[in-house]
Amino acid sequence: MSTTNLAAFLSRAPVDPRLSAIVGVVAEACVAINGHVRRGATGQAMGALGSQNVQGEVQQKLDVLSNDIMLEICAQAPGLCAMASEEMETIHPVRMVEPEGGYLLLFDPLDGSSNIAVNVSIGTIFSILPTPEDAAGRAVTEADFLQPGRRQLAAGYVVYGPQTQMVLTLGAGVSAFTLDPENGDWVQTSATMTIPAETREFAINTANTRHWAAPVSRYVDECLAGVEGPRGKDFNMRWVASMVADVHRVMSRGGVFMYPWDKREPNRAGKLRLMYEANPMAFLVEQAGGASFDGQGDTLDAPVIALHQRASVMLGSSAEIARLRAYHAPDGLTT
Ligand code: AHM
Ligand code: MG
Repeated sequence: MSTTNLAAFLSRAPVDPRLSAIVGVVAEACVAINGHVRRGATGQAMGALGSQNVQGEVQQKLDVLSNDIMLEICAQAPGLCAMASEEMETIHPVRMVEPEGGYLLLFDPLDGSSNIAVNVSIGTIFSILPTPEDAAGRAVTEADFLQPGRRQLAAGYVVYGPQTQMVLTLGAGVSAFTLDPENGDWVQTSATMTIPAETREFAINTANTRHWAAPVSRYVDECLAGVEGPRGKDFNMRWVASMVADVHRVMSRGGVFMYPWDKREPNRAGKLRLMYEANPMAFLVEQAGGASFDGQGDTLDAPVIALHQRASVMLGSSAEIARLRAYHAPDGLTT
C-alpha cells in the first residue's frame, strides 16, 4: 500500500479548502496536546486544578491546558468563525462570518480525563458545522451552533493511547491516521474504516444496571445469557470508561457502546453531551456503516436546544442498534 499523510489527504479532499484547513489545525493542536499527555508527571500538567467546568465536573490541569491549546491553534484557520467546548460555558467567537459563509468548531478537548491519573487512553473529540445562511456578515451567536448532528460537515477524534491516532470523516467514509512519533507526521493507516454489522462485544457501565430502562436491561440480559439464551452466542464485555477508547474499539472491530438514559437523574437525557460527544461519534459510526440511536430516533436527527445538552447514546454495529431500536419501540418488549 502506498502511504499518504493527513496533509495530502486534506489537499485532495473534495471539500472547501477552508474546511480542510480547520481539520489541519485541529490535528496540529492535538499534536501539542499529545506532547503534554505523553509527558505525564514529568511535565507540569498533571493533577486536578481545583475548579469545576460548566457541567459541575472537576477540571484536570490537562483539561484546561488542552482547551487553551485548541482555542489558540484553531483560531488560525481563516474560515473558522467561532468555537465551543465542554470546558467553556458559552462560545468563543473568532471572526465575523464572510459573505460565502464560514465554520463552527465544537470539541471536547480531553475526554475521559478522570483516566489521566491512571494512565488509561483519553482523547479529543471534534465536530465541524457550517455557519447558518443568515449569519453572513455578522458575528456568530450561541444560537447559530444549535444545529442537528446531521448538518455536520466533518467530525473526528484523536485517541491518546499506545499509539496516537486520528479517526476522521469529511462526510464520505472514515479514514484513520497514526501519528509518527519520530517526525510528527499523521500517516494514513486506514482509508475505509468499516464497522462489522454483527458483533459479540458490548460496552456499558454495568454498575448502573439497576437504573437502566427496560429495553436496555433486556438487551444486556440477552447478551449475558450467551449461547444458552435467545442470542445463541456468547458475548464479551469491555468498558474502558473513556468514550474515545471505547468508540475506537467499536470503530476498529465492531461492537456496541452504550451510555443510555437511566433513572439516576430521570430528567437528564444521559451523561454524555450531544454536540461534542454523541454527534461527532454518531457521524463517524454512520460513515463507517454502523448506526446510532438515542432511545427515540437517530442521534444525528435529535433536536438541539442547548450547547451543553445531554444525550442518551447507543452506537455501533448496525444489526445490534436495530435490535435496540426494536426493543425501544412501543410494543418492543412484548415481541
Ligand atoms: P468527561 O467528558 O467528563 O470525561 O466524561 C465522559 C466520560 C466518557 O469518556 C465515558 O464514556 C464516561 O464518561 C464514563 O463514565 P463512567 O464514569 O460512568 O464510567
Ligand atoms: Mg470530557
